[in-house]
Amino acid sequence: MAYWDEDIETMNGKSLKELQSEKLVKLVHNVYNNSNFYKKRFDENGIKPEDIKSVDDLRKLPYTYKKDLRDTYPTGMFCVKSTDVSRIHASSGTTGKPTVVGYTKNDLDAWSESLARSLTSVGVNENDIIQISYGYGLFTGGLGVHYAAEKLGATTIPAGTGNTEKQIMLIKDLEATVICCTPTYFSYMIEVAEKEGINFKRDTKLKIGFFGAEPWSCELRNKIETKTGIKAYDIYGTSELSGPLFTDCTEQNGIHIWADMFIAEIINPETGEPVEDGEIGELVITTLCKEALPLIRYRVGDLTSITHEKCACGRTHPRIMKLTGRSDDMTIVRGVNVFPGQVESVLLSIPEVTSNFRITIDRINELDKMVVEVEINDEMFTDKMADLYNLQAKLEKELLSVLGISASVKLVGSDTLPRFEGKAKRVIDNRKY
Ligand code: DLL
Repeated sequence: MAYWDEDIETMNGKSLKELQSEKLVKLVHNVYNNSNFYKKRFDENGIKPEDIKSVDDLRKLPYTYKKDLRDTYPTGMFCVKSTDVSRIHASSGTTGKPTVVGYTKNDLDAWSESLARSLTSVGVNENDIIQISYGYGLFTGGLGVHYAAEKLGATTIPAGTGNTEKQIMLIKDLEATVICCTPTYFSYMIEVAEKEGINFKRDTKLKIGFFGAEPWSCELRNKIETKTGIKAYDIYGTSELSGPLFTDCTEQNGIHIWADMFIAEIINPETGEPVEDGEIGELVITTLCKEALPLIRYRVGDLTSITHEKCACGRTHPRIMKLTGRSDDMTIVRGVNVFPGQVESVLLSIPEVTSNFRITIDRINELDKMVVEVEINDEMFTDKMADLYNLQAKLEKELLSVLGISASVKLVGSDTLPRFEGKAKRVIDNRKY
């Protein structure tokens, strides 16, 4: 069963706006009447549900933040009775309590419909065999992709994370055609497969991969595609919005955000003002059909740009471009914004090293010092001091030009740095604030 809703996915801008307006008006009444949190937030900002008559009034509504979810831990922002909650997920977060997300039956259905539409947009269908190598459990990756794949009528292999040799064996022996995991984990799978003499192109039926849950660069996409012969698509979402929800289509030119379900805005994170299409800013999402945990103007914290132009695939819904990182993932070193993704792009342009790296930041005598540990590529290994010195100098020069600040490069042997089966942790910040 193909999951392609032509009427919705190619709806013209005017009709989409009307649909969004209708849903938004219902949403504001719903949250005001069913959540003490939203009632208080609206009252504090002098907003009444009646003030919202269409999406043109969206900007009158106050933002919500991840902090609001934490402050109302565990379920203070839910808008339904606990007996109507069908499932709970939670995001780990690096500090404190997890963010708890609840879903009604309809929420679960809408979540899998959103992702099923997206999977369909790159041609995945009931004939595919999808290996899901995202964690199953409180993390939304495993179950999120799983139910969308089942909705399509595809065959699922719920592999979860870990046991990489077995993962590769399953891809091969069960003839998986699609793989879903973090880009870092797939890079590791490629490494392990190479060591075992397995060539994804030659020895498997894989043709598509969905990689996400963490930022990754276009260079990594190219590398994965060249090495394995598959098409590598982005998959995006956050647990607060449900989990994995959206992917790019066959055009690989932006991730479609289903506008009948979500309103996407991009704002300047500092001023809160909207930015123009094409300009990078923070993604803000209003959920139009979530029941258990509706979010109004939720500051997602991810940095990207948006386009409302019709896609060459025919779909009219807005697209966000590859995410550059999170506003809070960004590290500020000597006053300059540094994203781990920038380092990844540099490393992928230099064949003598792998794309695995670790950034350590220390503050010595009031000065930030950044060290980037980089693995030498096994095939390029040399023990000639002059070559190593030149390589190090080349990397430092490239990093300076891309990051805008200097970083010391420490070359380490291949397989020295940790590998990740889920989201990679690239930055160790030892500075005391
Ligand atoms: O990572 C949901 C997910 C699962 C998405 C599987 C895709 C695939 P959280 O754990 O709440 O949820 O983390 C959400 O991860 O705000 C982004 O910062 C980052 N992220 C997710 N997908 C991408 C992507 C899941 N494609 C946070 N590119 C988000 C860049 C991504 N960053």
